[in-house]
Amino acid sequence: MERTFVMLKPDAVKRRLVGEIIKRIEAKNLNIIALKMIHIDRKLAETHYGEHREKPFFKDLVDFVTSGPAVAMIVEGPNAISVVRTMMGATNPFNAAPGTIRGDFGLDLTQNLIHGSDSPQSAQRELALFFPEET
Ligand SMILES: Nc1nc2c(ncn2[C@@H]2O[C@H](COP(=O)(O)OP(=O)(O)O)[C@@H](O)[C@H]2O)c(=O)[nH]1
Ligand SMILES: [Mg+2]
Repeated sequence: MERTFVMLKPDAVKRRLVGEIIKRIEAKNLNIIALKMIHIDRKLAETHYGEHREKPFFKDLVDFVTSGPAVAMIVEGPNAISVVRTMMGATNPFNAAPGTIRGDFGLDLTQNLIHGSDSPQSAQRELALFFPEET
């Protein structure tokens, strides 16, 4: 069993795709261990995306993820980290395969609907950041 951090970004909430995305996570037979709607502040966004601090898109990314409510989740299952990454599809929705969340619903590189941890180290760090009470 493995746990990963999943965030449905503000575009998913605005576009009323939360139910559709949760439906896919449940249909895959992953367990949702915890779930909350949060309005991420700049400090949390900048910490979460710290690895991208020097990238040209960093400010746009922080502006976007703090622009409205998001949904944060702990998702658990066998190989949950890579299973969720596969379900998300490629970072750039232009390249994301049909059948993936970004491939089916995304058309913008910044506003690409969903975040999922990319490694056990990232999962541990991100879960502690968003769910300190659970870790
Ligand atoms: N505008 C812009 N946004 C980007 C770019 N690369 C990544 N992003 C955004 O930054 C987030 C984090 O990037 P990354 O960790 O590389 O991708 P992810 O792990 O697939 O979400 C992505 O999900 C996008 O929202 C880029 O080249 N341009
Ligand atoms: Mg990433």
